Amino acid sequence: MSKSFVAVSGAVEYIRANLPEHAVPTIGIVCGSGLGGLGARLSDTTTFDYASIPGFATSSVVGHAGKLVFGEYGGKRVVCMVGRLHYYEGHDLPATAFPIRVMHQLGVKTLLLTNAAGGLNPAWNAGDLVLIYDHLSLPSMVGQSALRGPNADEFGPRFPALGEAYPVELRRLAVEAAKEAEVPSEWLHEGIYAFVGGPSYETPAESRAIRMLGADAIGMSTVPEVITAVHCGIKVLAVSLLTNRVPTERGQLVLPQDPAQKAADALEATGIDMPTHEEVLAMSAERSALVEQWFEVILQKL
Ligand code: NOS
Repeated sequence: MSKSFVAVSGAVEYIRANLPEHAVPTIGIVCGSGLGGLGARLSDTTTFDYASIPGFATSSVVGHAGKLVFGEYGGKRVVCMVGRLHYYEGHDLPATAFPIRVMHQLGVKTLLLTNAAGGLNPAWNAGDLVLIYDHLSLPSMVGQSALRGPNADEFGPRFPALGEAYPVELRRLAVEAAKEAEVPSEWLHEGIYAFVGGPSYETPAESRAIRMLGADAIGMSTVPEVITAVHCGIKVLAVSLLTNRVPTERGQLVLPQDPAQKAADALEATGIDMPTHEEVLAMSAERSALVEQWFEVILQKL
């Protein structure tokens, strides 16, 4: 038996012993920064602090409570991570995705994830919602993966394929649900999410480079959970709320003889609109009711 399987089993045993039989979930939800309000929508709840569950790491970010909430939502039995674990908090990547394996062992077949992300696609606005159809995992490309280490064969294969990590049928269902939930169609997009380690926001040069690689949104979460879920056969639907636009140009000193002087002067006059976590949480608060409404319809349709 793999070490990871033993650790996950410990957490699952503890939860099962403290959870009514009828509350065992088939759907998991992970709430993004400031989007924890989803957890409060559940009825008939049983709540566990992360700290009380054997093997669970704890969440330290403002806007992330650190509770695992079981209950009913949209007519389904769900488990909701209110408070996600991020790599930048100091957890290693497998630890950030440990709860996903716990969900799997409890019987979860579908995982819905939300996140707050910066918008890189120049045609989109802060406040828009993005169905993730593919990702760019910069850490994975240099060997930093939630699956690094001896493979836990109980969960899945050594070399999982990610070509269909975000199944089209779930995205189609989400688009249908968005219509019913009256999400304005001009706010909804499909895009590629780039995962970076954080915690510093990207420099304009980094953002520009990542945009050139094809990303539409950028954030510091979600992908480790997605990779872990796909590895153990869970179907994934992931949504980014664009909480801020990401600047891809920086104030550059331009010499008087340079023809770019005018553009640089203009940039200097307006300043660079750099992201802040306060701005991220404010936009999440503005959109959280809409996201909750949308997810309720998604759950009804699953
Ligand atoms: N987040 C972002 N991460 C990277 N770049 C961004 O522009 C951005 N906007 C939101 C920080 O505010 C938290 O929100 C996400 C990150 O994942 C981080 O958890």
